[in-house]
Amino acid sequence: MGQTLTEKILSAHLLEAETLPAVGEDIALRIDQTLTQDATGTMAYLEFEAMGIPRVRTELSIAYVDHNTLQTGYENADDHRFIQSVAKKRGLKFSRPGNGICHQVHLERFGVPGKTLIGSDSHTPTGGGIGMLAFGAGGLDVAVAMGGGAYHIAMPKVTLIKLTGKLRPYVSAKDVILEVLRRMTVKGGVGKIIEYGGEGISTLSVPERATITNMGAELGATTSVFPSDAVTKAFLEAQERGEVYVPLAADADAMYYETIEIDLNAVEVLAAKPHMPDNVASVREIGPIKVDQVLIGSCTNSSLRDMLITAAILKGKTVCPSVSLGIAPGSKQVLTMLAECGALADLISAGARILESACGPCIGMGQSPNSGAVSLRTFNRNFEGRSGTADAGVYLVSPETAAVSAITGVLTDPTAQGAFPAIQLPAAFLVNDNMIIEPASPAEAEALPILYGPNIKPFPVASQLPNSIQFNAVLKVGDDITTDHIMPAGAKILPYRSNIPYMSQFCFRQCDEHFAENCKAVTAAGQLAAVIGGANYGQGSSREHAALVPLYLGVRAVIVKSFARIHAANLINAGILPLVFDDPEDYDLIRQGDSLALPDIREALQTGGEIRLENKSNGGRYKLHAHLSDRQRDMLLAGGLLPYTKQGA
Ligand code: MIC
Ligand code: SF4
Repeated sequence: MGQTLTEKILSAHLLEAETLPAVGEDIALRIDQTLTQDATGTMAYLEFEAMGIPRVRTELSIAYVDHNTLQTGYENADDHRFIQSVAKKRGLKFSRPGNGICHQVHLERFGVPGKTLIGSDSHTPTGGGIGMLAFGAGGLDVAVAMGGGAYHIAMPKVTLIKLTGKLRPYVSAKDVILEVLRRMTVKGGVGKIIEYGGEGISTLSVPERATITNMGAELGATTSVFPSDAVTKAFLEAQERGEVYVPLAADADAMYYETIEIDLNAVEVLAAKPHMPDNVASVREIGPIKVDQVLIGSCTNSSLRDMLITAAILKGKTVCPSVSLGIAPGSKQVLTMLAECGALADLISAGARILESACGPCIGMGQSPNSGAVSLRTFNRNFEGRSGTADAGVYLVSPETAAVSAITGVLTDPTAQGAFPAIQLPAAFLVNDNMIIEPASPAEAEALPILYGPNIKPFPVASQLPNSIQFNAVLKVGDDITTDHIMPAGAKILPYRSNIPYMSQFCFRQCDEHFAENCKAVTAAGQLAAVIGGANYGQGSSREHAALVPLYLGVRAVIVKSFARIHAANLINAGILPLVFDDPEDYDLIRQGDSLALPDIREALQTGGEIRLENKSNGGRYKLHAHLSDRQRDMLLAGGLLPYTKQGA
C-alpha cells in the first residue's frame, strides 16, 4: 500500500523505531530545523542554557525577533540582546528586528521541502506551504530539539483535503482556509495532519499555500502540508534557493483517514466573525456592517502577493474617513520590493498607516481599536480581547476583502468590484540576507558572554509528583479556553515573558480577576490548586507561559473535558497533570472553590491504574484519565521535562 506524504516525511525522521506506530501512539522524531520568536524565545533559551549544551545540534536553528518589538521600556530590548548573545555563542542564526515575521522569513529564506521543523510558535505549520513537516511546540521542546533530542508527537490520523478547480477573481487562499474552518471547526483538526492534494493545488503559489497551512493551527491540527512540486521549485528558484528543491507527493494509492473535497471555483468570500476563527459566514450573509479599523499583515497574509493585491486595490483611492487602515508587510524582502516597484507609494498615498515588518497588532502590540469597534483583520485569531480592546469585534478576512472594505467603510464583498487588478509577481525575489547574523565559530564562541538583563527572573520548576494531592478547584471555566485567556499577551504584559513572577498577576484575569490572589491564598493554606475546564482547553498559541505561570501560582492539575495538543504537552513539560473526565458530565458536579483530592495518583500513573478524583466538598467521586506516552508519564512523575532530563532518562 502506498504512503501519504505525511507518512513519507515521518518515516524518514523516525528516531527510536523502524516503522510508524498505530494512530495515537508516541513517535520520536529527528528534527532538522528549529525556530523561535522572541516572545517565547527568551524562555526557550533560558531553558536551553539550563540544559548545559554548548552548541545546537540541528541542521539549522534560527532565532527571530518579531513579536516584542515595541520598546516602551528596557525589557524587550534587553530580551532581544539576550537572545542575540545566545544565538552567537550557541551556533544559531539571528534574524534581527526589522527583518520580518518568523514564518514569512522562514518560508522565503530557510524552509526546505521534506525537512522537519519545530518552532516555539503555534503557526510554525506555515512551513507546510513549502512541503515541510513543521510543528508548533513549547519552548522546552524546542530547547530539547536544539540539543539534538527527539520531538515527540502522537501518530496522527491523516486527512486529505482535495482541491479541484481554480479560485475566482477576488477569492483567495484565506477564503479557502476559512471554508475549511467552517466545515471542520476549531476542534476538527485535533490529532490530525492535514494534507492538501488534488489538481487545484497547482493553481496556488507557495505563499498562498502557506496562508492555508498557517491557519491549520486554528483547526487544532498537529500540522498541515502541501506537496513539493513545480510551483515549489519555481518559488525556491525565485528565492535563489533552487538547490534545496526536492519533489514530494503522496503515492497514488495512499490511504487517508478521511477525504474532504473543496471545489475552488465554488469557494465564497468568507469572514470569521467575533470571537472564534471557526465562526465563519459569507461576507454577503454578514452584510455591509460599518468598519472602524482594517489591518493587513501577520504571518497569515503578509506576502508580496498579498501586499501587491492590496496596493492595486488601493491605488488612486483614499481610505474611508471613518476607517483606520494599518499595513504590516511580512518581511524586509516584501517591504523592499514594494518600495522598489512603487506599490508602497500607492499604499501610503491612499492613507495606509505603514507598520514595521513584525507581528504588531496581531499580538496586541499596538493598534488596539476604539471601544466597541469592528476591526477587519487578515490575521488568524480573533479571540475576545486579543486586540487589546475588550469590547471590539474582530473579523478575520482576506487581503482583498480588507482592502476593498477600507475604501468603502463597510464590510464589502470584493467580487462585486469589477475587473480584478492584474498583479505581476516577480520571476526573482530581491535576496539580501544582511539582517541575518551568523553564529560565531566554536572556537570564538567559547569566550563570548551571554547577556542577561535585569528583567530576566528564574522560572519555576516542579518537584516530584507526590503520591496523593489535596487541591482547591481555584477556577472553573467553560469550553474553548484559549492560551490568551490563561496568559494574555498584548503590549503591557509581553515585555515580561522572562519574568514569571510579574506575569502571574495577569493570569486568567479575563476569566476571574482574583485568580492569582485565590491561588496565593490556597498555597498559603498548604494546598495545591487545580483548574477545571471544558472541551478544547488551551487552544491557540504555543506559549508555555500558559503552563509555567499557573505552575508558579501552585496549579498542579488541570481537569477538563478535552485538551488542545500543544498546551497539553506544555503542561506535562512543566509537571502539571493534564487530566480528562471519563464522563464529561462529571464536569457539572464540581464547583469553583471545591476541595478535591487525587489519592494515590503517583501509584495510579506508575501502574496504569484508575485515576480517582474525590470531591471533599460534596462527597462526589469521579473517574479521570490522562493521554500519556510512557515518556510523558515518567516526566510527570519526575516533575516535568527538566527534572526528567536531569535524572538522566
Ligand atoms: C500568537 O499568535 O498567539 C503567538 C503570539 O504567536 C503565539 C506565541 C506566543 O504566545 O508567544 C503562538 O501562536 O504560539
Ligand atoms: Fe506573529 Fe500573529 Fe503570526 Fe503569532 S499569529 S506569529 S503573533 S503574526
